Amino acid sequence: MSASHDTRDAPSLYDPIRIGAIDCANRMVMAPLTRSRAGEGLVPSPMAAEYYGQRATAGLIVTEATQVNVLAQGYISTPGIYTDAQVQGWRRVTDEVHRRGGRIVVQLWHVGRVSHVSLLPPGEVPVAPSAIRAETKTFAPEGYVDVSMPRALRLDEIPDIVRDFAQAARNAIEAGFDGIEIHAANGYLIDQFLRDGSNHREDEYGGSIENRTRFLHEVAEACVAAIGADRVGARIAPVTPSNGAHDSNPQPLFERAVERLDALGLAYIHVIEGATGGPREPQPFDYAALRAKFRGAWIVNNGYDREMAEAAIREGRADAVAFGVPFLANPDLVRRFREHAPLNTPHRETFYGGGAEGYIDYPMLDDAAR
Ligand code: 8OZ
Repeated sequence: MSASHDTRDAPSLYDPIRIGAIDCANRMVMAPLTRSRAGEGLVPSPMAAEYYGQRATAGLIVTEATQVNVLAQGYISTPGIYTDAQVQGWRRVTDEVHRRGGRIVVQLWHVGRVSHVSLLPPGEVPVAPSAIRAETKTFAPEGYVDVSMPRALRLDEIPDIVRDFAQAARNAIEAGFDGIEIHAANGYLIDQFLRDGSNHREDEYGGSIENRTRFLHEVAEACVAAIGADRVGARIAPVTPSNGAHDSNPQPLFERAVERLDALGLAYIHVIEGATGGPREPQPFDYAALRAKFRGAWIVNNGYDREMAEAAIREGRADAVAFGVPFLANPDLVRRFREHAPLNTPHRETFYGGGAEGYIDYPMLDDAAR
């Protein structure tokens, strides 16, 4: 029996929701957005506190992807959370968001093969499940370049990376975050392990679906042990072709991945439907079957506008909806949606790198009236 057309008791996008241990004022999530503006030592800049603080009326903010160690970096000027200075830098951000009544989790990533030698310490090359170069480019100090040839991780190196994720999760709590989001999407290290296009390993991390979901499972398990399942979420993108991601049969792969995360009691899954930032249906995928494997909060993303998001919540297809570019260009997106107000135009030239322009100068509704 479906009650999807009876809206009397249906939830609204603007209703509060508890995601794991996190009390969110509404169901609009700010999606993670790489901005490449970290300072010396890959410390979030003081401006980052203002940027995220301006967006504190989101029910939940997910930060830009943040490195768990030095080899985890794949783009210029993306922040880390593995040094004391980085933790102190993030503390400014979480204090400002909390002061303005918001909630914020940090997205933890390791880019794996999506990197370039110029971004890594001298003598290091990108690491990956297998030595297969990704067909993708990255922003390095010398410009927009093909990613470097990676080397395959040795079996004995994998536990160190799992530990780095768990330490980053502890650092996140020390920095004042409400939780963490494990970046398992978009062709980065965890996704490279998941998919058979990038994972040709013959040990217990490759081959079968059970083996290819092992690294994600171990990372999540370690983060749960570090900070509690009710403060851990994960982001996946089952059919995105981003960064050369490919799998021969994503439906059973991602169903098993989600089932294993459910067994750990994760607070939420954040799913990018379709091609990240692109068409929502590059290939058929049954997201409802995926959600049926998970008991926590279900956050959907990719090209949702106000009406689509309101319908998804009302009809119970999701617990929350994440918005990327709309939050980038509209710090007060929640108010604008509620009031059916017009949106600011996003400026693509200032998405990555630079300073205040296109970062902390998008007007709020009241500014526009002045
Ligand atoms: C755009 C540019 C650089 C990185 C992702 C973290 O795709 C990213 C990213 C997006 O998840």
